[in-house]
Amino acid sequence: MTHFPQDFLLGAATAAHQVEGNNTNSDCWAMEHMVHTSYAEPSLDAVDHYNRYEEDIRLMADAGLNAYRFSLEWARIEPAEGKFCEEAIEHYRDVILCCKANGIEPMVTLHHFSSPVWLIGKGGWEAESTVEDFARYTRYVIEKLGDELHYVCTINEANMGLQIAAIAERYKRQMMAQMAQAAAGKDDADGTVQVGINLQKMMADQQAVAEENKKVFGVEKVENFTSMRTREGDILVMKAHQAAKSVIKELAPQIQVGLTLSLHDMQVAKAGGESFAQKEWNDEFTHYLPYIQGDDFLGVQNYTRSLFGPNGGLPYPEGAEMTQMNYEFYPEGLEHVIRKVAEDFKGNLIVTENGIATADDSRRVAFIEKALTGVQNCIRDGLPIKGYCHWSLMDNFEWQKGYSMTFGLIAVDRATQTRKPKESLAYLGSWR
Ligand code: GCO
Repeated sequence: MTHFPQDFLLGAATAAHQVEGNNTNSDCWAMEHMVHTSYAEPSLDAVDHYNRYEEDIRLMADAGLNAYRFSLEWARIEPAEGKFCEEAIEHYRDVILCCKANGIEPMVTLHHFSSPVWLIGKGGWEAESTVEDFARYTRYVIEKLGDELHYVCTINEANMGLQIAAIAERYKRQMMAQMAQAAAGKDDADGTVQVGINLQKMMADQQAVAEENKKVFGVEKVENFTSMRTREGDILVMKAHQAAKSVIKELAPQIQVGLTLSLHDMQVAKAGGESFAQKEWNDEFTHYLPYIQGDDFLGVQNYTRSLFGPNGGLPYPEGAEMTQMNYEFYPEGLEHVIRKVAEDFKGNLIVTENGIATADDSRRVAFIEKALTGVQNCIRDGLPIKGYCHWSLMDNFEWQKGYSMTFGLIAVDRATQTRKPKESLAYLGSWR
């Protein structure tokens, strides 16, 4: 193993809603508590990072890490439209100062999936007004905390909504094909097809969901950050990024600004898959270039690879090692993605997320070893990679999947909120 250069940012990442607990003014919290929820369980106290951040930051420092990527919670800072909460912003100042006291560079994300409930009531991430709202929130944050910061990610996984729309579209096509088959054969006439889908119930649910949305958010259709994004909404996210960036540059020009993208290692596994791989890469990355070229850095987030053949996506190879998230253990993907991104993006690169959900920490160690070797190969070839933040500092709330996915370098017993560093934490730190 070669050590990273002294100024390389080696750390871990979290997101406010996933770790802090009691994020009661956010859309995620509201959705977790709905009758028609798609969340496996509510986040509740999460891992109480809001109160225990000092211990968590100290554990990072003890392991030898020098960077912490975390997000500020918009719903705490601006719980009602235009009303800012001094206590919340002072809390984040304390977190930033705690990082510094421990020799850790704070890398702040302004938006990591969760939004204030009031924003959703205005149309959320499909409404033009969100650009201005996000810029106003950014202005408040940077006026208060800008002097303390060197790195800001405006928006986490700005491409997530489009990815979700693509998955939903594929799913819909599969369902339609199955339903057509059933209808051609032995389906009965009441809308219940043999694949176990009750269409009438789905329709009835849709109506009930719309009614509940109206009650909770004031709108029938919720457009949160991880809803299926339209092409217009996708560009709106870019405009929000650009608006926030210009506010940051106006108030605190020393801050390095970028956004982060979720990037798969697209591979052509069988001849004929080239155009599919190309199209996916364009959707995930290339078409954003006009909006992000000129940013100080791009946050690269990679977890696995995607395979393509002549008819589109291919399953993982027979016998592939799978993670808890049901995608392939494939740490080599990070190096591939960095190399591809660097062909087109001209700023610095920071790996803002990379990791696996597994109950076997020795597999996490193996993953880190391969992933960091890939990063070092890229550095050796002169690519401008300035940091790596592992996802995640601790086991946490994996959104709709709840607490069952364990991505952490630190285990948390949520009954007592006791932290137990895993071997992988020390292992990651040993690369500095
Ligand atoms: C994302 C988010 C994280 C996830 C992580 C593991 O990529 O979806 O940035 O919040 O928890 O990726 O799935």
